[in-house]
Amino acid sequence: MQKGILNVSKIREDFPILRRIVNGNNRLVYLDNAATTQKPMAVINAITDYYMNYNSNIHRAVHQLAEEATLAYESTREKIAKFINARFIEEIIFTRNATEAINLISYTWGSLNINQDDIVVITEFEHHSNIVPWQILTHRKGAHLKYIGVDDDGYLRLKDYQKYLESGRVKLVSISEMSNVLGTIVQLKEIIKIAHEKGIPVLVDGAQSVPHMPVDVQSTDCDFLAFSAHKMLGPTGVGILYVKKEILEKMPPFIGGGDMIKEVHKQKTMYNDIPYKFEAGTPNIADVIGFASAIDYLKAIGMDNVRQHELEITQYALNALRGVEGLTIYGPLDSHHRGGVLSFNVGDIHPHDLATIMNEHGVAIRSGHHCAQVLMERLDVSATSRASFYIYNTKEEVDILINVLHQARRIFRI
Ligand code: 7TS
Repeated sequence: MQKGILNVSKIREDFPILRRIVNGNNRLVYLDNAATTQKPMAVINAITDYYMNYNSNIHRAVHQLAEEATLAYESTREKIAKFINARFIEEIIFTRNATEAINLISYTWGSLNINQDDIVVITEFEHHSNIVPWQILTHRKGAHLKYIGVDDDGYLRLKDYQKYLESGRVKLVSISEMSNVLGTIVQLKEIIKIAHEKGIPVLVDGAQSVPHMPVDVQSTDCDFLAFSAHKMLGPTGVGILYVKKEILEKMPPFIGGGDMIKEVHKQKTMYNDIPYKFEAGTPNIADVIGFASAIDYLKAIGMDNVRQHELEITQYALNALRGVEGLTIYGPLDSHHRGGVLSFNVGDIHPHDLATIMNEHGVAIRSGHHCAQVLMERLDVSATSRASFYIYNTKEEVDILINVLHQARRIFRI
């Protein structure tokens, strides 16, 4: 294995699934990390340990198991706050996934602050989870949803943004820091600064950025940040929502029920303090606890090193893909402006056919619209193939991807 910034062979030993043989005699080449990442033994063990040794509900009973579970659950919150450099632990809310985190904001903050004729600004490359909640809200309120366009190189047309802001009616900007199709990394600080000059808050969809690069909410000064544990070595079923304390304190509750209250009377309820006010019902205790081990794992590697490793792999893959005749790559060609997500099409091979051939060789890529149909319309395609990388991927795996691509071209005579 070629030497890089990370000790990838050692990292791979921590992921038993990477030893799997699939489809006959092929070693698994897992290149679908933008959908979900694999889990290291540390995460699997932490979840097992909870169920074997201290399974209990949290925040209620005084017995020892409940105390241990509450402590482990709350210490994950603390780790997350540090990981994204939040000023206060109570700025971190647990949800089921990034999607629910964005919906929470649209239903609570959005209901209170978006009114008729107001504008919510998003971009043409958003995932459906950062489009549909705003459609629901703006339709309900008689407000408008405007899209910052994407240019032919995969960058945002910031002139659109300036134009919307000049209208004086924009009340929220909600934007993905990294596109899950194009890989484009946006100039977040600049975008947030311009919005804040006009007093407009910004929600960042960090589902693809937080797992892959250093993210610092104080440095970007974003008002809301949403991401999912399962895309960063953690379990499924855990989403994270960061909200600036002064905004969170004014937000009405989302889901009502146990744990989010202080007192309930026949006709009225006093809500719990933040963040518990936003966490009704028994949460996903085991998986939140498991997520702490994922954060420890990533911190030990260092997020700068994660980013550097993916830069190297992405640059290597970009160079190799550009050598494949008939291939179209979507998104920026400069790896410094993109993450480790590569979407492409080869001649008129349907992406599902290509993904099927890849699968026959043990290569897991994704094909389809990637929950970004607005972007597919903009690109004038119905689907793309997509390879996406993480800390355990190697240049050798990119070589296998390219080899199978050539075989597919021969099968389809391209
Ligand atoms: N935002 C972006 C930018 C995403 O890429 C995704 C998931 C989400 C939000 C939603 O995350 P969830 O955990 O709530 O589902 N993206 C993908 C993908 O690219 N392929 O499968 C899921």
